[in-house]
Amino acid sequence: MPTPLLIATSNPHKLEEIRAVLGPLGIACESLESLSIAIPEPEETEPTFEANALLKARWYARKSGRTALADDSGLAVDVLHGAPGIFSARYAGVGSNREERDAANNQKLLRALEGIDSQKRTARFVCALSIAEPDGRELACARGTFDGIIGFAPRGTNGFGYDPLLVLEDGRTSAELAPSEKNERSHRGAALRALARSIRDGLCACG
Ligand code: ITT
Repeated sequence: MPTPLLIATSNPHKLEEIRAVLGPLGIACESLESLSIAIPEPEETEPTFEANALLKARWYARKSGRTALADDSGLAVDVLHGAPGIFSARYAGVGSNREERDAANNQKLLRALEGIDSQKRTARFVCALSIAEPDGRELACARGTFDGIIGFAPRGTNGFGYDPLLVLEDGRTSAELAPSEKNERSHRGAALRALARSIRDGLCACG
């Protein structure tokens, strides 16, 4: 990929994680903030992570005239039939900034799981990635997942979103992993490495 890839996210934590994986793989990344224009966020109207990732990649590629990578991700809880899923960012629907929204989402999820024991609290993060051109063509896509169970209280200060609630096999939460370890094990890290492979091999297995 000759010119820097536009990382089409308003979430600074995603941007940091994406840069940390793609940079060492030789893919230079540029943020929305570095553009000379401010692009409004699109409405995420699609029913799946994949389709919303493509919607966002196309939107930002068209508005910027640049090749854009978008990430649509969230937490799927089995006993809640996959909720909050594609609505993860706006699950509780309150909070005036990202930190407040994340805290409210975590509290709502804990309340939804009250009285449910740990065997039934299985869940996973899902990440869908899509790269699109300004003409709407999708160049590459990838998906990754990260399994755990939902804990009974938030733990850990790294990461963002639901990281303090996803308890991994080794007993730590995703928010207790160092950023590099999260990327080695996470949904986003896996999807980014798969995406980089398909860019390298010139493959587009999307759609
Ligand atoms: P953009 O659409 O601008 O990329 P966003 O944060 O609104 O930013 P999404 O619509 O994809 O992105 O929502 C993702 C939400 O899912 C995010 O806000 C978290 O609540 C949750 N999430 C996704 N990946 C996560 C991760 O690695 N750790 C914790 N929570 C995560």
